[in-house]
Amino acid sequence: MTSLESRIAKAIWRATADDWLKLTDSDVVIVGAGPSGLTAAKYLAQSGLHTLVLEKRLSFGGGIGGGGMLLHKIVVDDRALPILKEFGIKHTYAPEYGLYTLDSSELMAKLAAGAIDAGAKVIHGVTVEDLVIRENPFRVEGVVVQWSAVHISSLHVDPLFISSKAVVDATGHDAEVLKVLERKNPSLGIKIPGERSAYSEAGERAVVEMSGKVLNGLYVAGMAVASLNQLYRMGPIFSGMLASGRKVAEEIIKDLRGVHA
Ligand code: 48F
Repeated sequence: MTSLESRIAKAIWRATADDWLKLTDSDVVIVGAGPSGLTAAKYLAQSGLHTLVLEKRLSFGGGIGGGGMLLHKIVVDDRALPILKEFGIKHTYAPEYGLYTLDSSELMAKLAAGAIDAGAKVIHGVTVEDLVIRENPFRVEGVVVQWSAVHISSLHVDPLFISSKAVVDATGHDAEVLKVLERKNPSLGIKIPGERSAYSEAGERAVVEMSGKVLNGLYVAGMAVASLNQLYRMGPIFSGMLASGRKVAEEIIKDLRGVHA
């Protein structure tokens, strides 16, 4: 048998290549492993769709980890309860405030575990830098990917591609995928004005209502919805993020499988 070092390297090369050969043709690519992206991933994978989450950092949860101003708690309201139950996330009712408090660490860990256990694949350290498109009629058919380390180093390295039937921009406040469309495909008329100041109740409602399809093959969830539609920001209440992820999943399942979730 060859040396342990050789076997370690070969095992990793082989397993990585096996994964990527399958992932290169996915049903759904979700960009961003924040609350909306991970929630969407669970419901999509659960429905049998081959679901890939690409996260540019080496961590899960996006904006969850910072809690409310670095305090380790976030809140949700009643609307999140069915989703918390499905992920097995503990929560405590605060009757004087009409809200539930949660540990941000548990929310991050269990959203990720729920998505992975349902069959979604999450790959860290990959940045989505562009989209694969087709014209007449316009549609999105995948993503252009690069190692985040290459991005950070500013080396000039050509990226690779992942084909998919649906792409979800779940990149948060920056709406990075939609901004690429705005910049590179101006004829589409997509504008990203950014979010408004805080009005938590209205923001929570509207972000769910407006989650869904942007154009053929492209969907949006989470705070990227607020940036696209200039909705109010809501702060560290996460019912809207979770419900937005579920809603986008339901819409994709309906579009790709012709059935209701
Ligand atoms: O920002 P993020 O948590 O997005 P979200 O699901 O949730 C927003 C809340 O966390 C919070 C809030 C709630 O009231 O306001 O901010 O909308 O997670 C977005 C994830 O996407 C990753 C980023 O690192 C983060 O983990 N991301 C962003 N751009 C890219 C990306 C990219 N181009 N490629 C890959 N990952």
